[in-house]
Amino acid sequence: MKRVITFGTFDLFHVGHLNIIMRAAQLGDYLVVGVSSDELNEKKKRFRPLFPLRDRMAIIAALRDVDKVFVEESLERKREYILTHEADVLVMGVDWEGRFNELCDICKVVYLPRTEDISSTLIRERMHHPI
Ligand code: C2G
Repeated sequence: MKRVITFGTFDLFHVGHLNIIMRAAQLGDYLVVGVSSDELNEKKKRFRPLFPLRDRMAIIAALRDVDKVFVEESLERKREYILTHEADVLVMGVDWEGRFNELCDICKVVYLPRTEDISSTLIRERMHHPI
């Protein structure tokens, strides 16, 4: 069985998130998703997600293509997460291109293109400045 792992905050879940999860699932038979903790997101992006970790995990866990969900507590622990979950393929969005290449000794590393014209940041901005 080929196991795929991917990561994300998945705040304000939208179709760009859905697309990458569906495309990641197509690369194997079993999909594991690491959802960033509120604290990790605060470190990465300097603000807390609008949706708390528990809700973001519940949404991801409910998706048909997702087999397992866990909390990603640190960007630096990818190697440990890949080994723990016995992943054969790491999928990241192209916005992380090159960042995790050193992990190719334990799994295949794939960067997938982003869905255009949608992001949590854009949704947040539109809510503040509706047109
Ligand atoms: N994504 C996408 N298209 C968009 C928006 C997001 O393909 N329009 C992808 C991102 O490339 C990422 C995933 O959806 O692979 C989750 O996006 P974010 O929630 O923004 O994830 P991020 O905060 O970048 O966290 O260990 C790395 C992190 O946990 C990734």
